[in-house]
Amino acid sequence: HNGITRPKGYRVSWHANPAVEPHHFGQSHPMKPWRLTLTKQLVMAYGMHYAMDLYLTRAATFEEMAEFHKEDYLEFLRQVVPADMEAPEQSDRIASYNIGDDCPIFDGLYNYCSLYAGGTIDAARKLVNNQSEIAINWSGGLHHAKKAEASGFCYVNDIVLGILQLLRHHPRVMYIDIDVHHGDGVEQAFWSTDRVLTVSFHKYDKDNFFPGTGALDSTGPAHPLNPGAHHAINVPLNDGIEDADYLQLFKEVVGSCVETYRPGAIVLQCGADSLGCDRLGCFNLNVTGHGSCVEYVKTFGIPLLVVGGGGYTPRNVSRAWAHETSILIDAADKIDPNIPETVAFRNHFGPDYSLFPPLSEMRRIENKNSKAYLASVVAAVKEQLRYMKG
Ligand code: TV7
Ligand code: CA
Ligand code: ZN
Repeated sequence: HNGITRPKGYRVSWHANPAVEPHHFGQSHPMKPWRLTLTKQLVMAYGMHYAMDLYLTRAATFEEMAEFHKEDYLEFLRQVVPADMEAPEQSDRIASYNIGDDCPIFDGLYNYCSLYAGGTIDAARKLVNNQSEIAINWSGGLHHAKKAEASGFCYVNDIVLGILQLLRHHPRVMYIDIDVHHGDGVEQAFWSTDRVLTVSFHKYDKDNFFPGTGALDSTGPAHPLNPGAHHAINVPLNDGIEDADYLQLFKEVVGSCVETYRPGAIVLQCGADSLGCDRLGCFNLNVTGHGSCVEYVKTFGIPLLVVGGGGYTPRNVSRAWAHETSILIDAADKIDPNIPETVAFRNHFGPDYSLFPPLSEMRRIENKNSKAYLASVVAAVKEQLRYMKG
């Protein structure tokens, strides 16, 4: 292996279960759990696994998932099978839980959900027990799931479950979401508490981009009796944002939030659909730009739970998450940008075989975010933080 050695003075734990990877959402569905296989192959080819504690995660129990989800919804997920999609007597329930093209019923659905949720819960517990300073679950990050409803490829909200674990020990937890979609499920779950500050960066177009929520002025119900008022921060963006602007915006927003809110733990959702060339996304971020956000969050030295999320061009998802793993173990400078000859599925990374292909050159989307617009967003967030100080 290439010389990545321990210890670093802080522990990084990796939480995964290969049984998540073979699940199929269906033929043309953009969500491909197989991207986790590709990520793991890169991480191992670079020897990064030598620098982390590796945990085979267990499935979350029904009771653990019921800390957020309604039991009748979990019971439905546990017993439903693909053939029920054609059963007329099931059609009302299926519709009420928002099962459909985005969130289909596939073989092993409950197993899939409980495994990725178990990973995030285990990761959170390692942080809480001081057995890890940075805990990673790339199979988690499914931020759209609601209490009794699937949404946007998400069925069980592992992030909410992880934050609930962290709240047992930390008075305040901050959630940061760099997926191109709005982190609506997490925001809504903690809508009426001041113990969680949610911050989502996303493409916002009310009528034409999923899920249509996350406007700048959507900051939590502004009622005098709601402690959660002002504790949702939304950074709505337009198409085509580039590395330098995104990173500057990210640092200004996240830096001010950490300074004001002083969280005891941070959860970072690293959805990779904010990369350029993503099948569903519309930003122009490179692997390095996306990774710089992770690097910045790491500088606070606050216990950190890192999860995956979206990402629909698997070769780039795996590049980003492998690079971000190297950042989290402090080994980014030891990584050869040329993808090792030994990596499995190496053909997926051609013709460049680079960890850092210039994504924004390949399919650049016109940048519709003016400097003035970005400055106005930063100003609005800083104004919102003044309310929070009380
Ligand atoms: C976290 N966009 C999840 C992001 C969830 C996005 C959507 C699709 C899509 C679904 C498919 C499919 C697709 C090419 C893309 C309004 C609709 C339009 C379903 C076809 N191809 C995350 C969810 C978003 C399903 N949904 O944040 C099967 O795109 O826009 C919508 C809703 C109604 C339903 N139809 C799409 O990244 C993990 N879905 C092909 C086959
Ligand atoms: Ca987001
Ligand atoms: Zn997304």
